[in-house]
Amino acid sequence: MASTSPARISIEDAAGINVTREEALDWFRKMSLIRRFEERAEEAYGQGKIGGFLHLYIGEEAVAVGAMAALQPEDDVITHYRDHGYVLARGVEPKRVMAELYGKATGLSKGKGGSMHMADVRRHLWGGYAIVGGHIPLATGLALAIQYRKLPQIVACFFGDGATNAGTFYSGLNLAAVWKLPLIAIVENNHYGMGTALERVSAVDEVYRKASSFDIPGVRIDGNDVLAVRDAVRRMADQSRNGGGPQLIEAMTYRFRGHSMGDPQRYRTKEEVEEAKSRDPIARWRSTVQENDLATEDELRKIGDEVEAEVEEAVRFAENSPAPDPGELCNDVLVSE
Ligand SMILES: Cc1ncc(C[n+]2csc(CCOP(=O)(O)OP(=O)(O)O)c2C)c(N)n1
Repeated sequence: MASTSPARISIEDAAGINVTREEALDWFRKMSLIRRFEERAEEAYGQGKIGGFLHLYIGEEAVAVGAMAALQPEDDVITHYRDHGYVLARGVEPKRVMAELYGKATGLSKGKGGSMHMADVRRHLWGGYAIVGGHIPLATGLALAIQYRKLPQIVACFFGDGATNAGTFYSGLNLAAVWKLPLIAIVENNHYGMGTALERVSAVDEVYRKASSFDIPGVRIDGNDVLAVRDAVRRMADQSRNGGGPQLIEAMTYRFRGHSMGDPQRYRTKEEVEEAKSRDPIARWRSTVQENDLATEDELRKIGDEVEAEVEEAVRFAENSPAPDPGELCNDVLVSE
C-alpha cells in the first residue's frame, strides 16, 4: 500500500541565476506583453467594445511565462477561464487574442469563444474552461492518452486555489496518481476564489500539502519569481516525463485586479493590494535582469516600447476585423479527429 511520505512535499527556495540573456529578455518581453495587453483589454471592456466576462491575469504573469519556458512545444496545456496569459506566453499572436475578446471572425476561436475559451490545438493549447475545476479530469484524460500512445510529452494543467476544493481536483488527481500519468498540476494561489479568502473555505490552506492525499510530490514556490517557476516546472515536468507520475506545484501569487470586471473588491483592503504590488513580478524581474547585467535600462525600455506598439496593433486589428458570419454559428461544434 502506498504511504504518505512528508519528504515528498516541500517549500522551494530560488536556486540562483541560471538563465541566458536571451531567455531573460524573452521573459521580460512576454510578461510585459501580457500586462499591457490586459490593461488595454480592460480599457476596451470599459468602452463597451468587449462583451461577456473578462478575468484579468494582471499580477500573475510570472507563472504563465515561467511555466511555458519550461515546457516543450508538444506538451499539452489546459487551463481555466483566466487564460489570456498562457495563450500569449505560448506565442499566439496578440492580435488574434484581442480579436477573440472583441468577438471577431479573425479571433483565435473565430470570435465564438471569447475571453474564457482560448484554444489553439496546433500549439497543444486545449483551452480555457469556465467551470471551476472542470478541466482537471480532462487533463487526466489527455495524460492517459499520452501514456496509452507512449508519447514523450506531458500535460500541464493550470487552475486556481479555489479549484482545489472541488471534487474534480480529487477525482482527477487520484486517477492520475493511480495510473502514474504524465501530468503536472500548477495551482496559482492568488489567495481568493472570487471574493472568498482561501482559508475560509479550505481545511488545508497550504495547497501543496494536498499532494499528500494522492501520495505524489508537491512543492510550494514563489509564483512571482519567473525563474523559480521555470526551474520548478522544468524539474517536476522532467520527473513526470520519466515515469514519476503526477506532480503538484503551488505557485504563490496575487491578482492585482478583481475577480472579473465590475468586482467591487469589498473582501480586501486597498492596503493589502498595494502591499502585494510591491512584489510585482515584472518590476522584480526587471531589477534582477539589471542587477545581473543581463540588459541595460535602455534595452528594457526599448522592449517596453515594442510591446506597446504590438498591443496597439492588436487593438487596431480587432477593431477593424469583421464580426463572424451568422452562418458560421453551427460550424466547429464537432471535430472530425
Ligand atoms: C463549478 C463552479 N462553481 C462556481 C463557479 C463560479 N466561479 C467562477 S470563478 C470562481 C472562483 C474560482 O477561484 P480560483 O479557483 O481560486 O481561481 P481564480 O479565479 O482565483 O484564478 C467561482 C466560484 C464556477 N464557474 N464553476
